[in-house]
Amino acid sequence: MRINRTTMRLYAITDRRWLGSRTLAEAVELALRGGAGFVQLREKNLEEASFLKEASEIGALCHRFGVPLIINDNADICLAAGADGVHVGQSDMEAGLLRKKLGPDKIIGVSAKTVEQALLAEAQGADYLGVGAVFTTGTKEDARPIDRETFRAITQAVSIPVVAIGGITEENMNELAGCGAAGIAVISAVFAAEDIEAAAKRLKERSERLFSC
Ligand code: TZP
Ligand code: MG
Repeated sequence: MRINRTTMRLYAITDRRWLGSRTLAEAVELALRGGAGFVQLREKNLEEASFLKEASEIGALCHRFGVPLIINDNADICLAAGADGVHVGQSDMEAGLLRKKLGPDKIIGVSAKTVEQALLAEAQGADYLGVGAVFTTGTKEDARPIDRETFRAITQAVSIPVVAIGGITEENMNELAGCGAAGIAVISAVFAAEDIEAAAKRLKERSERLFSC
């Protein structure tokens, strides 16, 4: 499965803190119905066997919608579950080693905060970048905001798609106009919503309008 900028308009990242009475699969299915074109399974505290079972289940669900499933920071789970790729941060395995481990066909995403990190990740084989936090977020405690000029410099420096992440809502996303992003990656704007499908649909429509050029 290859990626292009249009599949990255709305990238939904899971967080089981918001599930309430729903299962993760139910929440992800609603996000997919709303138009999420990319999904990341982000599990911080799940033991290996449950993570693998979940990744296989969520992967099958995403594939029914023709959407790639990316695993946060776990190449072994990606390979074992037949997921489509792995997303790593700056303190995780570097993209070059990850590419060797995953082979040429899996998708590699890297979090970057500077032009140097972005160029290095691209050179090492990353397929896309997640750049932020573009707004203040309560979802990731150690997420520091980056300014709009740095964001724009990164999108101008690399040729792979860049998704904006961090604190993005329906209300503030228009501030990202003209910054060169391919789309938005969100956790709470989708998964904390009462109506996940409707929230995803609105975010996707706004993102398509905002980033279509
Ligand atoms: N990386 C940078 S900010 C962030 C991650 C995973 C959290 C995004 O969550 P939200 O709820 O969309 O602000
Ligand atoms: Mg990580």
